[in-house]
Amino acid sequence: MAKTYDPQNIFAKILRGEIPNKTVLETEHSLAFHDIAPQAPHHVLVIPKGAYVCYDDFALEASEAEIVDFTRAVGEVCRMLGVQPGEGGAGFRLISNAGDNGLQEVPHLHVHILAGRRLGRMLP
Ligand code: IU
Repeated sequence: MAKTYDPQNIFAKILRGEIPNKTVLETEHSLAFHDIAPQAPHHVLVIPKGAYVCYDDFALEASEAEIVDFTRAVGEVCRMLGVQPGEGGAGFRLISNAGDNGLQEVPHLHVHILAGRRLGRMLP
């Protein structure tokens, strides 16, 4: 079972407007914004507006509308960045860290979109 959601996490504060962010896209159920410490020329985080810690509770508890909105928001940001493979872009990587072993720092579900350079191999 996922950890209990902490409403004081930094992304919850961003969603409440208590902390500024550089928004890339806002939809009914999702927000995309630039990572403050970019690891690639393009580094955008996409988060659901709902209170989910990681993919575990999101997949179990989110409505279909939230899941569709979130998935489409990730794809739309990739198109906005011009990094979709095969249409002039050179591709991207999605990462979603979860829990202690996944080295998740912020306990609100987020997908990292990394693009704009050839990324190193992450898996053996
Ligand atoms: P992680 O997957 O939980 O490790 O990633 C958290 C990310 O959130 C990390 O890349 C940070 O640079 C980023 N971030 C941010 O964009 N804004 C913030 O105020 C904080 C972290 I704190």
